[in-house]
Amino acid sequence: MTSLTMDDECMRRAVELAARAYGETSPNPMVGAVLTQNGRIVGEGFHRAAGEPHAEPLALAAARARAVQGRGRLTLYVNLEPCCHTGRTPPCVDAILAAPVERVVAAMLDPNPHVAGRGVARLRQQRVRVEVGCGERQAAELNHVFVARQRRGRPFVALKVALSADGCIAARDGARVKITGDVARRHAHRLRAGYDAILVGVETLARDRPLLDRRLYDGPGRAPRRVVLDPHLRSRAEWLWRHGARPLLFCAEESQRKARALEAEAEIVTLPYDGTRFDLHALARELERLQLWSVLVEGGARTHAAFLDAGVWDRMLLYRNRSYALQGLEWHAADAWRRERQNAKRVEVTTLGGDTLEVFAHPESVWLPGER
Ligand code: AOF
Ligand code: ZN
Repeated sequence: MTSLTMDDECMRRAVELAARAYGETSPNPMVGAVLTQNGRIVGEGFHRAAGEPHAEPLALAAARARAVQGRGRLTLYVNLEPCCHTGRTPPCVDAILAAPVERVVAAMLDPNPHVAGRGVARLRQQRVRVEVGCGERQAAELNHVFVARQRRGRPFVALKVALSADGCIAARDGARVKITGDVARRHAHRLRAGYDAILVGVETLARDRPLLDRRLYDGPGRAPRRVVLDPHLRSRAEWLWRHGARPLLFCAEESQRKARALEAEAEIVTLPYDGTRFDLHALARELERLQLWSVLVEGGARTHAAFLDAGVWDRMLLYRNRSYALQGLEWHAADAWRRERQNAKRVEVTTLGGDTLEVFAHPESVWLPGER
């Protein structure tokens, strides 16, 4: 096995380990580490949750538990630059230097401003060989939520919509229709498990009464908190979900007097509202305060358009059925999307049964491979 192939394989393994904690590390990234000695894997680890140990010390501890001696050329593979700061846990760089590891292969730098290249610099100062960039694309994709959040300094916002082949989202009378097939629906449920919150506008709540859960996916991750944008507090208690975390409703200041009727069912928070739209930057700050670091916006069209017009979005996910012409209500956010799409970067096209998923990223949210 050439050393290049070994590096690629070990990095792939690190990414695979990292992804085991899908949906569970927020606000932290998913990180996996693989330790090798003379070309053999001697330790592995991954970060399980914020507050828990980081991947690198776990891989080192796994090797120690197997009585691996530090002298024989240790290489550490990790899908994110090792940290050099003290957060909830001590710096990984110190554990790496203590081992001592001779060579570190990191897929990408850590966009967290407390690290941002300093972890790599400290290792190099201590004469550790460090290479950055192996598996970078996969690593950046795995942690795209973390990357965007660090970049834009606010919770991650993804917009999701399901469209028929002729660009409609509902029947002509507004009634909900099944547009995408089972494969796409299961995919969307796994997607939800990766988010801290799911958000809809009150019109969608009133009309569709969506469950907004992840019942079709039983892997790791969370049951996201359900959030409703409801300026005039029109929601009725019986529309709100009884199981799972308490729903969160955002309303305008003027509507707060109606809050009492719903207080048993929901947490109610006010937001600046100009008579037409909420201030979505203020919304992002509130979500951050409530430790909801990522939100999936599932509609309706007016809600999508508001996020697009404000530029408060990081990813757009378009699920589109390839054959079903619904001849119903068009997606009113299409114009806003056409404008934003001009600078967006298409990062994925996937076939899901009879549907296609296209994913676009906001230009300010993406990690550019090769960034140093
Ligand atoms: C690593 N390895 O496994 C992870 C890293 O509060 P803390 O101590 O958990 O630090 C969180 C920050 O550390 C997080 O924002 C990110 O920059 C980095 N995550 N770094 O070396 C890991 N999870
Ligand atoms: Zn660390």
